[in-house]
Amino acid sequence: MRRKESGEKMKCRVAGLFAVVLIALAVLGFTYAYWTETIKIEGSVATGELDAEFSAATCKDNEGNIDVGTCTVTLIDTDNDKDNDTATITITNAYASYACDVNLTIRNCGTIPLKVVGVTITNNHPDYLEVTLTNDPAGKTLAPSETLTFDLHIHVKDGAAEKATYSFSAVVDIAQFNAP
Ligand SMILES: [Ca+2]
Ligand SMILES: [Ca+2]
Ligand SMILES: [Ca+2]
Repeated sequence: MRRKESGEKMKCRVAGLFAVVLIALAVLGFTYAYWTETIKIEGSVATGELDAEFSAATCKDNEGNIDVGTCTVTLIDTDNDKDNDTATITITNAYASYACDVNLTIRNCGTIPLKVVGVTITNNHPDYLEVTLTNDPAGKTLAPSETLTFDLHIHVKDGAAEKATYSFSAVVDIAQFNAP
């Protein structure tokens, strides 16, 4: 009987311990054992290209029956990106009052619309040479692949000397379509 009693006491104690351990686990469970999950956002932005070229150029002089002076225009890809960024105009055998018109075509070869800010002419010999713009493209916009044309009128003034070389240059400033 005594043995049996002590055995019962042991059972009670063990059961008590289990209860304490269970309560402790339950408390721990409430404090940190929850599940978590994360979902993500990833972004990527690919930009386009602003680019322009001279896609065509022609020269025309009007000398009547006698064709004396010559005007040629060649297009060059100076930076090897497969578009012509420079137009070189060469006039030979010109004379006082010689005039020619160079028709230039600008093409948007980029992927975003462009705006022609303006054409700036630098005339190194304004006393002997006159270089003016016809159909000034300033302010015009071009969608990708669109073109526009304008003319440079070149006139040799009466005071020009024989066997002389006169030079000029011009730059076309281009910006993205939404530039102020
Ligand atoms: Ca280019
Ligand atoms: Ca000619
Ligand atoms: Ca080029």
